[in-house]
Amino acid sequence: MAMANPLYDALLAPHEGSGRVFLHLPGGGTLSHAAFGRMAARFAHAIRAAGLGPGDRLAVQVDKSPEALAVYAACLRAGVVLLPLNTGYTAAELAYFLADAEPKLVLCDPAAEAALRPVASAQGAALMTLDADGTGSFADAAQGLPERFDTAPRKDGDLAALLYTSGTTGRSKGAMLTQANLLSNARVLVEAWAFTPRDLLLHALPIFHTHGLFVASNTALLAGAEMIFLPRFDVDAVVKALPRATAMMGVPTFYTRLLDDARLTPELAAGMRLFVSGSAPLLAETHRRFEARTGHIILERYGMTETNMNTSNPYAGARRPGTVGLPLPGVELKVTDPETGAELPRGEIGMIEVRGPNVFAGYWRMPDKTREELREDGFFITGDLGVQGADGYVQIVGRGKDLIISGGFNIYPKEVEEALDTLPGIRESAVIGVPHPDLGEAALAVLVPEPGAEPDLAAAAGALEDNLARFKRPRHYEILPELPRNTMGKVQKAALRERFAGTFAGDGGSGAA
Ligand code: MCA
Ligand code: AMP
Repeated sequence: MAMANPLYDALLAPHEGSGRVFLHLPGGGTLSHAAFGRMAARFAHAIRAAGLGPGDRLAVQVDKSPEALAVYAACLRAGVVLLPLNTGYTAAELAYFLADAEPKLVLCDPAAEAALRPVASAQGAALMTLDADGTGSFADAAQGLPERFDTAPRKDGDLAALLYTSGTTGRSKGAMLTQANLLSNARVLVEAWAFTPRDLLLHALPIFHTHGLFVASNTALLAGAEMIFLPRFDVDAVVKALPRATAMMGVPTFYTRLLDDARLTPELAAGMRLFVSGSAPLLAETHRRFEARTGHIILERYGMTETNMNTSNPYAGARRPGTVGLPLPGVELKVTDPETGAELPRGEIGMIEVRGPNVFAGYWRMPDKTREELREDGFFITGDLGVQGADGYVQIVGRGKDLIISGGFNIYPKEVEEALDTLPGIRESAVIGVPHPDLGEAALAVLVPEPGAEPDLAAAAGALEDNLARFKRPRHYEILPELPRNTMGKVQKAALRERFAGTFAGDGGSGAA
């Protein structure tokens, strides 16, 4: 059956007008599907009234709230391409995304309005606000608009969202995600993880990335499951919500923080049927400790912005610590020689490549970058190094790309190095990821001063504030007279990582920086 708007028809239409609870809110209140749908319809009208039609981009940098999720639903209905942005990004970082994506409308937090207004106007974009409590000029504009909306027809290949992901070199790239990319993955995950309308998903992830927005929210919507919708991961709130929930999705930091809390017991998690981890490697040790403490075996899966989810440990079957499981149905995975691209036999380490309906349509207005990473035959070169065992299980052994994953957020060393290199008294820098007990990895900067200069570390850290989101800023600085280089002149980051591996070893506890 041809569908008018694949994502709307599958995720939202089945719930239109239903009085069933969709979201459980922190204050104890709930939001029904019917109320959520009415809000999304009003928002869709407001987006239309702002002059956006199918294919136009809407950039959103707002705190997590039911309203923020309704903006996503409104974009699906209006055929507008959602561009969600990390709330940590500075105005300087936003300027690039707005110039590249050319959204007609930007939604931001009222507190950021003054800083962002000039950035938005420079790009000819309108700016409206949406606060964490659901108020703001966008909500005002939607006030009183009709609660029915004629959903825009969309095709499988039409864009639903544009999510930026940084490259090893150069600028961030907008990954173009189609209707079919998102829907196919949601279908596979509902099936693979056995989601049903009886589920209550504990949702504590941000909704500006694939994990919280698509993996969690789309799966819940497609299955007809309810969500406990928390504004962020807060151990107290999660401990309080766990006894009611049936499932949770998180980054490894969620699990290490829970393990650090004495309230995590088998009784607390007795009603849970599934804990999923992803976005960053889950230490086998965390996996085992969690099982020993709760009796639950965390299900680890592997994905990317460009591909949604690629592999998963089985729901029924062995969930192996230190592995990301098997390719999901419909996903082809191969391991290739990073130099030649030739497929390697099972058991050999190489570049992970994937192909399937989940794989994105390419990078926004970057045909050359797209050709470099997305082969003509449809295989996407992930930049992750891995190995597939004879039994099909995939292990990620490292990254071919120079990427730090801190608490599930990606940091591209080059971007931070470029900011550091412009500081007075600094000749060059190297930014590396080193083990961190809370965040998995944390960024550490090695600075090489100009001859005779004494870099002022506090000034260096302060100078980054305007340009880089907090999560990207190094958590520790080291000064060396020079960087270790190989005979080709390339900085030996592995040697630096080894040398400074113990830097954060003593930092315990939740959120310790
Ligand atoms: C917050 N800060 C961070 C991070 N988060 N610094 C480094 N890395 C981070 N991840 C900053 C805060 O701004 C704050 O700065 C200081 O660190 C301490 O904050 P804290 O209270 O400890 O942090 P938090 O607010 O509790 O956040 C930690 C968190 C959060 C819960 C781990 O980062 C989070 O929810 N991460 C999930 C990321 C995610 O969803 N990734 C999915 C990407 P200050 O002290 O200056 O105030 S999608 C993806 O990767 C693919 C597709 C996939 O496979 O899923
Ligand atoms: P992003 O660019 O935010 O989409 O991050 C995707 C990257 O996160 C992948 O290319 C992997 O390097 C990493 N990643 C996601 N899930 C896992 C996992 N379970 N284990 C190890 N790395 C992961």
